[in-house]
This record gives sequence, C-alpha cells and structure tokens, in this order.
Amino acid sequence: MKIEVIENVMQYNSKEADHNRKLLKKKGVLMINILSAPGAGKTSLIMETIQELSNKVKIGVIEGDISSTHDSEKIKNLIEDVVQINTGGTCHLNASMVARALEKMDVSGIDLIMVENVGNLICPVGFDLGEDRRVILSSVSEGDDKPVKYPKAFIKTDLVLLNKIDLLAYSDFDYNFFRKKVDELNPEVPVFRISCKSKEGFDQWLEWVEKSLMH
Ligand SMILES: Nc1nc2c(ncn2[C@@H]2O[C@H](COP(=O)(O)OP(=O)(O)OP(=O)(O)O)[C@@H](O)[C@H]2O)c(=O)[nH]1
Ligand SMILES: [Mg+2]
Repeated sequence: MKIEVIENVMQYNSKEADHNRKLLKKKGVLMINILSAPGAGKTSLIMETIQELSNKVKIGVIEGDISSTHDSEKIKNLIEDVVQINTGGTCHLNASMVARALEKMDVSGIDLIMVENVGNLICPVGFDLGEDRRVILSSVSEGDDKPVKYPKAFIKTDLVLLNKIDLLAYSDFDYNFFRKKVDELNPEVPVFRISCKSKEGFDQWLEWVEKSLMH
C-alpha cells in the first residue's frame, strides 16, 4: 500500500514561520522568542522589560501556556497588546499558533513582540516561530547542569540569560561550570547574568534588546 505524505509537520511549520517573519519585517516589528523551563522567570523578565522600556518602545506580548490566562492577566495590567495562546496540552508553541495570535494584534504600531513560550526546555526548541531572536533563560534555582542535560536549547539560541543571580549566595550553583558547558556547545553566544528581582545585570539585557531593535 502506498501512502502519500504531502508535507511533514516541520516543513509546514517552516513555511508558516517564514510567513510570520515576512509579515513582521514588513511592519518593522522585532520578535523575540523566550524559552525556559517552568518557573525560570519568563513572565518576570517580560514584565520588568516592559517597565523599563515601554516609555520609548511600543511592546506587544504573546503568552503561550498549556492552559489559563494567569500570566497574560499580569501583563495586561502593564500594556494593552497581549494575546494568550492556550495550547490545550501541547508542550510548545508553533508558527501557526503565532500567526493566529498576530492576526489578533494590531502590529502596525508595535516595535517589539516578546513571546513567552510554554515552559519547557525540550519541545519548543525545534519550532521556529518566525522570530528574529531567540533567548534561553536559565535560572540559578534550576541548577548549573542544564546545558549538559538540554544541549539543543543552548545551541539554537542567540542569547543565554542566567536569571535569579540574587540566589547565588544560597545555592551550590557553579557559574564557571555552567559557563564552560555553554561555551562548549555554543562558543559565540553571549551569556548575561541577571536578576529580575534585584535588577542586577538588567542594563546589559536592555542594551541587547535595544541594539536588536536597531538591526
Ligand atoms: N529570587 C528571584 N526570584 C525570581 C526571579 N525572577 C523570577 N523569580 C520568581 O520565580 C517565580 C517564577 O517566575 P515566573 O516569571 O512566573 O516564571 P515563568 O518562567 O514565567 O514560569 P512559567 O510561566 O510557569 O513557565 C516567581 O515567584 C518569581 O517571582 C529572580 O531574579 N530572583
Ligand atoms: Mg510565565
């Protein structure tokens, strides 16, 4: 029996991602896809970035979660342009979901869209959303071995953020080990140490976002 397979899932996703990329380029919008394990601080990073930049940059947010509007409600207190995607159990966002979210947002006036992907260091890695930049957010409380255990997440990224550095003094996290493992996987990638609580290192992150907006 011969079964015709017209397109595989990844080819379809690539086409949709290119469509998103073209649309955003035409409108002059920068899209950043933020990936992390659950609880590493994606929503905190987005909220603090809005607080710091929204006086000069018009920001939109796409929130990806398996269920609930918990995170998007918090962001809605800060900005108008928030779209929630509930994946209904799927452990990552894909480009079609983002395409539908973009239809619901008036992207014309927006400079920057931050996408909070579903908290997971495995599934989201393989799905291009049409983003201009991808950021991996790791955190001190997860431990220093994440690059060893989830290498692909650290290879396919433009920036690594290590969050919750205010907790370093209370943990056995070995920054030199973490950094060495990231460097082995991705020698070119910048690694910034930040805290969404104390705001330590936050200027470097904001500078990176602003530079990305200029290119
Ligand atoms: N100490 C400390 N706590 C932080 C920091 N950033 C975030 N948190 C806390 O970590 C917890 C999880 O943060 P979120 O921003 O909700 O994490 P998330 O990645 O969006 O989580 P999910 O959406 O569930 O995947 C919250 O209690 C935050 O207040 C930080 O830099 N330092
Ligand atoms: Mg969140």
